[in-house]
Amino acid sequence: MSKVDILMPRAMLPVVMRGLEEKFTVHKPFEAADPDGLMAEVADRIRGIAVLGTRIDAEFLVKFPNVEIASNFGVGYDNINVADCSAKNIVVTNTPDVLTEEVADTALGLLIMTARELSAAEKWLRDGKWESKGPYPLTGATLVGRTLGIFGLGRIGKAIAKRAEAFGLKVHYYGRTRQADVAYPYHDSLLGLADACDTLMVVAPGGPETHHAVNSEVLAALGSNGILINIGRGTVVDEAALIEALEKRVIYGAGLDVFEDEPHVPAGLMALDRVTLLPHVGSASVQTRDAMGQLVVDNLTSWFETGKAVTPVPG
Ligand code: NAP
Ligand code: 8YV
Repeated sequence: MSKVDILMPRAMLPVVMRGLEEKFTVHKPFEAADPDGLMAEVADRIRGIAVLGTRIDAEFLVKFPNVEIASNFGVGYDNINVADCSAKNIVVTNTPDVLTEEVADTALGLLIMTARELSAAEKWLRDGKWESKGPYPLTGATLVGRTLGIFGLGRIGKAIAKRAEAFGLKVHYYGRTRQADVAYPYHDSLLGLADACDTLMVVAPGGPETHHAVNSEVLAALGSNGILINIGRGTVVDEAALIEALEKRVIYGAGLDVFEDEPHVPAGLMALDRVTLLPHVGSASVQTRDAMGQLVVDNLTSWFETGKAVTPVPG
């Protein structure tokens, strides 16, 4: 029997390449001399797509009339228009759970780095300033006594909350719905959450519903001792408003793993002190990325072997 044809628009990890090539015929336009020509040639045969960051919407899908499943590398799937997929009966899958603990660890690391300026302090040492100038200046912020507001108390948000509690922080949260399995104070608006906290952890998904939810009003509510951490999606924060709030000391500092227009990071952010900038490394260990890659393979395999995906997103 001939193998099912899968499209891989962008190069993915070896675990995905190998796993898919064992079972499927995988088409890789990024290796072809004429990528558009290859895609046009195989378009009618493609039944599944292994997705890494590619925008999947009606405009993309019109070229591939027989697609049944889009298997996304990443728990966040704001690159995929799920309504467009559902309209064509295409199942969308993501990679939840396998990255939760890794991303929560990164989030706490980023918070501590930001409050205690650990990145700048290490640079001070490496630049020889400890010897030439003396100790690194005392940090104006501390983690001790902070109240952490979590925007998006889902899988990762809850793992962050557990860690924050262990560090002695008070935890509050905001999301569209109150979570039945936690006792943290719930706020029914983001502004209400920011008002009640001095530290805001964004771990909500991207997309039109959350676009620029963290705006100048929310930042002002966080206050002059406020620290913003974004481990969710860059689009959730109005980056221009954030730069202005940092420049004018409306808030104290920020730690960002995600940005509005990755991999571009605005010069205005780069120029600021009290800001920690990471290149979207929340889940970026070999172990966790391999587990995510395996789930991309498992979703496609399960769909074509059993007619059921392992981790479909709500349609
Ligand atoms: P999850 O379990 O689905 O949690 C998402 C949370 O956000 C839920 O609590 C949800 O609660 C809330 N939410 C969703 N839409 C919302 C809206 N429109 N307004 C307010 N709250 C909303 O997902 P997860 O596994 O924790 O992942 C969360 C996000 O983290 C991903 O979508 C991704 O963007 C990001 N992420 C980043 C990295 C990184 O490397 N930096 C790695 C992994 C994930 P309600 O439904 O009650 O609103
Ligand atoms: C990935 C992420 O790095 O899972 C997510 O939503 O943001 C990260 O784990 C990313 O999706 C892959 O590029």
